[in-house]
Parts: sequence; C-alpha cells; structure tokens
Amino acid sequence: MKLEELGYNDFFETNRKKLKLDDFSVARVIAEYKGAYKIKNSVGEYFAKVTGKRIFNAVSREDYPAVGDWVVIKEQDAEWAVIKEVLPRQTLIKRKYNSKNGIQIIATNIDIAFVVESIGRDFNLNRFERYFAIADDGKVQSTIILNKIDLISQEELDSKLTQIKNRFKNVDVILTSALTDVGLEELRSYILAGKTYCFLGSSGVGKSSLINKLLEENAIETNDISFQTNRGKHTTTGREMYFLKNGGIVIDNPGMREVGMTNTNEGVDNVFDEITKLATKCKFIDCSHISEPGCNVLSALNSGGLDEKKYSNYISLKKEADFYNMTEAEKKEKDHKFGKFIKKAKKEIEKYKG
Ligand SMILES: Nc1nc2c(ncn2[C@@H]2O[C@H](COP(=O)(O)OP(=O)(O)OP(=O)(O)O)[C@@H](O)[C@H]2O)c(=O)[nH]1
Ligand SMILES: [Mg+2]
Ligand SMILES: [Zn+2]
Repeated sequence: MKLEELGYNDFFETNRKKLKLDDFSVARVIAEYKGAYKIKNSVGEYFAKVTGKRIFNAVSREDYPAVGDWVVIKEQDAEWAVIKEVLPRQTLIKRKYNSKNGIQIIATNIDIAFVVESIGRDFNLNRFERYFAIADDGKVQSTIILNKIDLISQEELDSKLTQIKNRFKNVDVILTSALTDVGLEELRSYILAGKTYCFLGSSGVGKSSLINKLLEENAIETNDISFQTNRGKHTTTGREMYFLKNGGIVIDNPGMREVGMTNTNEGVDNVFDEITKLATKCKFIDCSHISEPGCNVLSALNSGGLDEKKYSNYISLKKEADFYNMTEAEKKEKDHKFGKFIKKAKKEIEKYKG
C-alpha cells in the first residue's frame, strides 16, 4: 500500500521535513498492544517499540504513540522496528477514564468519529454529547450511527430520530442494522478513500459487527463467539485499524464505560454553541450559569428557549472539564488541607475521649 492510501498527506510530510527527519522511513501505527505497536508502511507491517530515549523524555501519555499516529522508524529486521519520533498530530481523541485523571489517547489523525449507539437501553442523548465534546476538542467531526434498528418498529425509530434531530442540529445520522444490512450501503458510501474513521461507543452496540460488514469478511470477533468462550462482556479488547476495499480506513475500539472530560472546555463550548452564544449576554463575564443574577442562559432556560436536558448536560460536562483543569498542585493542596483537617479531627476525638 502507498503511504497516501494509509492516510499520509502534506501535513505530515511538511512536518517530517521541518523536523529534519527525512532520512528515516515513516509508518502508521495500526494497532497497539501492551508495550508494543503494529505499524505499516509501503514496505509492509512491523512490530515496533519506542526507543529508550523517547520513554525517558516522555512527560505524559500524550508523548507516546497511539493508533493512527505517523511515526518515524528505524527498521531492525524484517519483523521489528524502533519508533524514533511521533510526527505532530492533525487531530486527536482522548478521554479521562478513571477518577485519578488517568488520560487515554483513543486514536489520532482521525477525520470522522462514528459515535455508535444501539436501539434499546443504550440509547442516550447525553452520551452522544459526551463523545461529540471529546471529538470536537481534538478537531474531529462526529457522525452518529444508530445501530440495531431491526429491533424496533418504524414508529419507534421515527421518534428516536426526532429526538436526535431536535437535540443536534448539525450532525449527520446514519441508521444501520448489521443484522439485516439496512443502511450498510449508505455507511459504505459515506466513507471516503484515504480518510480515517474511528468507531466509538459502549460495549455491545455493534461496532465490530459493522466493521466486519464493511470489510465483507468476519475479520473481527464479535460478541456471539466470546459469549461461548466465556470471556466477559468486552469483546474487542484492543484498538486496531482496518483497510476497506474502497480505500477507507477504519479503527475499531473496545467499548468504553467512562468517557470523562479532560481539559475539554473548548470542545464542550463548541458542542453547546447555542449556550455559548447565549452566554455572551450574561451580566458577569465569568458567569457559571447556575445561579448568577443577569444570567442570559438561565433566562433562556426559564422562558423555555433552551432545552432543559441539554442545559443540565452542559453544566455537568463543564464541571468535569473544570475539575480536571484544577492543576495537580491545587489537588495536592486540597489533599494536604484535608489531611490536616483529619489530623485535627482525630486530636479532638482523643481530647473528648480523654
Ligand atoms: N439485532 C442486532 N444485533 C446486532 C447488530 N449489530 C450487532 N449485533 C449483535 O450485538 C452483539 C455485539 O456486537 P459487537 O459487534 O461485538 O459489539 P461491539 O460494539 O464491537 O462490542 P465491544 O467490542 O465489546 O465494544 C453481537 O451479538 C452482534 O451479533 C444489529 O444491527 N442488530
Ligand atoms: Mg467490538
Ligand atoms: Zn450565565
């Protein structure tokens, strides 16, 4: 495969030259395992590790390669290569996945995020907005895939679609069934050659099933099989890139339970642009739109001009992003004060006992 067919473009080439890395080969990270990567270029595929120097200089998770990255490599033999550098990223999707501000890069250099939900208990408008925020924050556009539409009647489907359209004005929606193939052609023609699409969503919504259909082969294991082998709920456990016959590039991801905001403020503001616009007319420039007088967001909410559910989801996502943004130092300070408080409380108890 040519590099362009793997998604390479002028942006990466310009940066490679600027960084004076044109003596090395480049390759794209197509899969990530514990401690190793699979990379691919016009010569073929290699397993790869990052150099010791790179690990030593890494300050955060974002310094490590992720699926989708273009990396500069040195081939060791026919099977192995060493990753020397990660080329600057065009786009990036990351999330917070635990309460300790653990960050995970989901994928990089993505053109479109397919946010997949299925009919049934999984259907949740707030969750869509969560994904939109992390995608937008990394400059990635989102498209909704509503899967398993074979499970409901046309009336129920219409009602779901109306809810989506009312809440999200500018998002494309593709309705699919990986069981009956409805919508598969539409999805296929939505995917363009040389562009990269990332499938996101909870476990079991049918991400891998849809990709298998697009690939026209059962390349990825889906839930049925793992159920027989008793391997727990998450069927897909790694991130991996696949190449479609029409030239499209897709990435399958494990289902995600937590899609937490990091420093996602800009993404949240863009996704809730209706609220961001209202907020320009609030009395206070640092209005939090919760209780301040002269808040234009609250007045739109009270007059019915702003969807209540949209508002409350906006407030929670904002809070999450703000919380993340408190520096580690501030958190330490808080921990320190709390420690002191506990110490004092213990003393008081001792005194009382005494
Ligand atoms: N009825 C119906 N079932 C589907 C459809 N798509 C997928 N399924 C089933 O849903 C189950 C889960 O599908 P997967 O493709 O493994 O889901 P996934 O999103 O990849 O899940 P994880 O890998 O755990 O994140 C499987 O039993 C599929 O056969 C659909 O459109 N309709
Ligand atoms: Mg899967
Ligand atoms: Zn306000």
